Amino acid sequence: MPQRRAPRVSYRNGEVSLALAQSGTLAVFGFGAGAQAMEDPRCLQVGLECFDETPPLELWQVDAPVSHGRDVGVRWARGGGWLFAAIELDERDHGGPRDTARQAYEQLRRVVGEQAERHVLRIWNYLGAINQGEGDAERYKLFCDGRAAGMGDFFAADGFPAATAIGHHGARPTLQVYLLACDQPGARVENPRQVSASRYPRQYGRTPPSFARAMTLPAGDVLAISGTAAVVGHASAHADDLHAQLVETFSNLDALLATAGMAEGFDTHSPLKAYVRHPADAAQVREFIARRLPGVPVLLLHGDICRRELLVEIDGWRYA
Ligand code: 3EB
Repeated sequence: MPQRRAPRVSYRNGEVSLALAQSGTLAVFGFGAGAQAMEDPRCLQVGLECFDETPPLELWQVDAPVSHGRDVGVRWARGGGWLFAAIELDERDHGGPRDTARQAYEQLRRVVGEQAERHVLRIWNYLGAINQGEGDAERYKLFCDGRAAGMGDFFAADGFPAATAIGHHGARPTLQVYLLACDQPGARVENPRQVSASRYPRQYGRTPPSFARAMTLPAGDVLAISGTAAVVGHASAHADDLHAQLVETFSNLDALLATAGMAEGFDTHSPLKAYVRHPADAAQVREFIARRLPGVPVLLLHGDICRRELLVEIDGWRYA
């Protein structure tokens, strides 16, 4: 099989309709309640508010013709060996975070499992009030239970994809899940500074989180980086200390790049996202990243990290 050329991911200002009209557009994301709604299945409104005055669009583009459609609740687009798929469920129709996550993953698995592009490499999950509830009943932990149930043994052969799970502040209790899959498997990367999430001890919930720390795309030269926070071993470090958490998060990102065999640092083709719990922290996060990674495109979003003591999380891409 030919080596796949990785989708290009970028942030752009402009009209959704123009982005959709460009050839090779696999997906277009808008951010926040003001994002433009479109019928096109490649267009997704992410329910996280952006701290930019004019939120950009995120574009995924491939070097091939793209076809798209819907299969019950799943929207999809495919081209050049790549597949985008997304689902949004309202918890009020599915009975809480556990059953909603189970349903979302069952439906995605049903649709993606039938495609040539069935190797799921990267998944994003956005759910409301992620830290509400105590102990095993915290909504993130219920989400983890339902995600694992809905995944079933679909990932048994390949292992878990890279992922992000973040809390939104939207008015409706929606769960949004979207993914990138390919017709070839990727290579999982774990972080030597961190316990693999699937081996987290019992204190973090009944079901350990089902994700890998990063995924090298079958294109070989691109790393998809999971949500990365100030977790060392399995413990959260520097509770409630924003600056120390940022330093630790970058140590984790550096370790991931090294483990993936990539050169240090990021570049202007490596778009990142920073999820910030408290809007008042956004300026400090922006300044820290700008100083550390000048010229790297970063989107700052208002989102809650799945552990209450964590204030910031970063995910994104590294193009070699
Ligand atoms: C952590 O390191 C922080 O449940 O899919 C990061 C990335 C985190 C993905 C997920 C959770 C997830 O455990 C939390």
